[in-house]
Amino acid sequence: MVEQFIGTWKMISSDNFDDYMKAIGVGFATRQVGNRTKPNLIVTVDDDGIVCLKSQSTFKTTEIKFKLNEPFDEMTADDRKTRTVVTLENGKLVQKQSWDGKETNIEREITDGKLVAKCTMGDVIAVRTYVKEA
Ligand code: DKA
Repeated sequence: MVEQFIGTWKMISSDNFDDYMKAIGVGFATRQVGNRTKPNLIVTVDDDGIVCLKSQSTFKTTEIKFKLNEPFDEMTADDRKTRTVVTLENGKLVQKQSWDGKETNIEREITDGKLVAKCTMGDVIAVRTYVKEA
């Protein structure tokens, strides 16, 4: 099921992302850049089942490599050090980040051929939509 996420995805829309970044504690200057940035998300899976999510932009490129269900340390684009676990739930790739007693989820699913990332922090939800690059 992870296979459906494999490819290079280009962000086409981002809704409520500023509020989401505020909710996770991102400062003003980084939010300004984050709001303007349209990253590419590159998803690969190797023969050992290691998934790589690479978010590439002029602002910052970050990459995480993980096996499903196995917690790992993540350094986020806004410099949070999180304990992260990624699971597959009903076809959705769910990335749960925990840090400083807080928790946020980034839930990715394929809808109508698009990759939709729903970022949730408490009652704040941002939705970012990606289309596959040819
Ligand atoms: C996505 O589009 C979700 C990315 C969430 C990033 C949160 C921190 C951004 C700080 C600039 O895949």
